[in-house]
Amino acid sequence: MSFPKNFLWGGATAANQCEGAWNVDGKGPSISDHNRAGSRTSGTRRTFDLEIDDQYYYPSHTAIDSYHRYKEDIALFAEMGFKVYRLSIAWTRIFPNGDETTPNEAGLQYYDDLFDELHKYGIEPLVTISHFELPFHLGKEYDGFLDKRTIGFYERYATTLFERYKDKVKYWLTFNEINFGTLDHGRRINGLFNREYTESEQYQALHNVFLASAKAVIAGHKINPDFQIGCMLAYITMYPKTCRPADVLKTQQMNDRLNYFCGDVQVKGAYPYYMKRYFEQNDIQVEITEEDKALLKAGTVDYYTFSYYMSTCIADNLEDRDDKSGGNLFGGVSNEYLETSDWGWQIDPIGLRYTLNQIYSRYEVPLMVVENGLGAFDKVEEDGSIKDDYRIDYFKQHIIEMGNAIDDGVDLIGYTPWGCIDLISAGTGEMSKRYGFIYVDRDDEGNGTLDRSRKDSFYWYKDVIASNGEKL
Ligand code: P53
Repeated sequence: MSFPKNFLWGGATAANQCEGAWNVDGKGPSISDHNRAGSRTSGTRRTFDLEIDDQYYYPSHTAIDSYHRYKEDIALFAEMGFKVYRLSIAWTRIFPNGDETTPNEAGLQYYDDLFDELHKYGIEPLVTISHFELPFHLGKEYDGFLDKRTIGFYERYATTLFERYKDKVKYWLTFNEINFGTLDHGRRINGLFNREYTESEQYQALHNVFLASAKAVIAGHKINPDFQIGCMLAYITMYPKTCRPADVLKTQQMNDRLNYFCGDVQVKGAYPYYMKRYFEQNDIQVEITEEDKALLKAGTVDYYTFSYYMSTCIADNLEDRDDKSGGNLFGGVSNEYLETSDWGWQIDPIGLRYTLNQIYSRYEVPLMVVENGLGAFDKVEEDGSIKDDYRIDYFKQHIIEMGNAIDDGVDLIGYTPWGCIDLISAGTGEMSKRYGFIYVDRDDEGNGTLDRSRKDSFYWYKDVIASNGEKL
């Protein structure tokens, strides 16, 4: 009974992690195309190369080739009963270098065809305008969003999409996981990779991303007032490690800065008071003009979306602890009550209910969980089946807690599990970190037939959707 009749069940991907065809039909290189693969098993991290070197394997260049196989993939999504499919548009298919004045028609046509294919099955597209796919050229020549001109390039790109797809796409997200920009290692997504950058510069670039987002929201609503344009954050739910007041206070401060800050700017339209304090204490200078403030106020989003994979614990002496939890973005510590995934991410379904309530009580706008899932090793049995009961169990627990949150009164409108078809991991570049309901025959070095097959979770999720979340 929990899920509303029109609840948007579906799945999510991003262009750089599934399309491949990195230089086909006029596409230019994005920042993701410069990322080599890492490996959890051998402990190697992804490296970012300023020059693409043919002797190395770059996973995004071929990925799972959905550029050529999207019809087959969408047919499988339709078979599961998807109501919505979250995808990103590769910025560099539309503006290969980012600073052109006219778009690449072949790129625009590709997504026209893709949206038509989705509508054929009654699947609503949900488009992330920028998902780690900044044109490499904008980083190299402009230092990305540190340069105000990039705001204009983004606005032109977003406006091009809005005009072209105004009758085909209703749901938009301006930037994926925008709060990565608050983290030192998140700076690359905003195009800062030519040198070391000060904290002031990193926050200035993020500020310019906020402005770009606000401009897009305003432009989009002019083009089609029915557009729903949202924000998207990586939500890392935080608990105090103990009830020591110092741990609780530290948790509040980190939660404010890493989870709340970007949402406060994008939903409420102004910098929150605690960031002024943080900037002062850390000698961070960000130029925020009166005009900027008016723009942020005018360009607030219509709904709030986030990724939710895990929670972590915070202690006031975080820096010198040796019980760090895996997979986190900023060094939280482990929670002895939670199990972890094969990649060390702490699995916490109740945390999702807690988080949905936390966000909703703050903003009271519609929410969507646009990423959630279990990255795991899968084994193909001799008969070709894939028995991913661990994944089914993960989803079941999370869906139960989403239902509870809806019963609590949270306005949750949709759910798009991450990597509904196996794809390249953003964090490691691996293929073996699989999230999908659909298996793709491909390994970490890029070998395999790329054939698609249904995992046990595929049939399970199909029943979940058909029963609107009743049959788990
Ligand atoms: P992968 C880290 C922590 C939380 C979300 O991540 C993250 C990351 C980046 O690794 O990113 C989102 O592939 C992101 C997706 C990404 C997904 O989480 O490292 O929006 O692009 O694939 C899962 O397992």
